[in-house]
Amino acid sequence: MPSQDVIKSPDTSRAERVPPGQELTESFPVLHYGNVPKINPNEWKMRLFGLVEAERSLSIAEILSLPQARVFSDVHCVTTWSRLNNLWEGVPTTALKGLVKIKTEARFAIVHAYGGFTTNLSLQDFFAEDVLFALKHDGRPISPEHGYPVRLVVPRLYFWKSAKWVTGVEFTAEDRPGFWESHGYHNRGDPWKEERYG
Ligand SMILES: Nc1nc2c(c(=O)[nH]1)N[C@H]1C(S)=C(S)[C@@H](COP(=O)(O)O)O[C@H]1N2
Ligand SMILES: [Mo]
Repeated sequence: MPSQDVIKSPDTSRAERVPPGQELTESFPVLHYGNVPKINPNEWKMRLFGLVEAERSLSIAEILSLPQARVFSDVHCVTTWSRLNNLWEGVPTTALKGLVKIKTEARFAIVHAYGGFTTNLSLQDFFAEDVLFALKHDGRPISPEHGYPVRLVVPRLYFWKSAKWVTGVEFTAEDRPGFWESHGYHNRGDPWKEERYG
């Protein structure tokens, strides 16, 4: 069990941990559109842009110099598998607030990933206390197929919101459906309400 310095995603305190229509798996399936990109961590950057006072690009070294956190969470994939008890390590999204000044008109975060993948989140969902840019999963660096070097983890929404191979975050005033959201998935994706398809 995680110790006290771990952020416990609130859903892990529910009496019933498995949302409706989901089945437990012990494995960790790999799902995404396209190929697993080969990313050189020394060339990797995360660009913060859109409605910010001054755009910024963070290197891996800069990400590692930020305060790291651990998040204990469950994973719920819309294809009906759930994987409980995941321990993620990385940088909470709230750390970005100290790095760029987000303009007051901003309401949404569009998370960008390699190959043009995007996913959209309200700022409320994006800055929830259990959302992080994960560099490690269950004590090991995120593997290439699970999003190396950095993936987003949004514990309280279906796993398609957890973009792998993140390249940037764009802050916008208007919502803009991402890749899966424009291919039939729900705009928000709350597993407890079975917000599977749009
Ligand atoms: N860059 C990128 N991230 C992505 C996807 C994708 O196609 N591209 N698919 C999403 C979907 S649909 C799921 S279910 C999860 C799967 O993550 P996993 O392969 O680590 O289980 O990644 C999400 N993140
Ligand atoms: Mo998915």
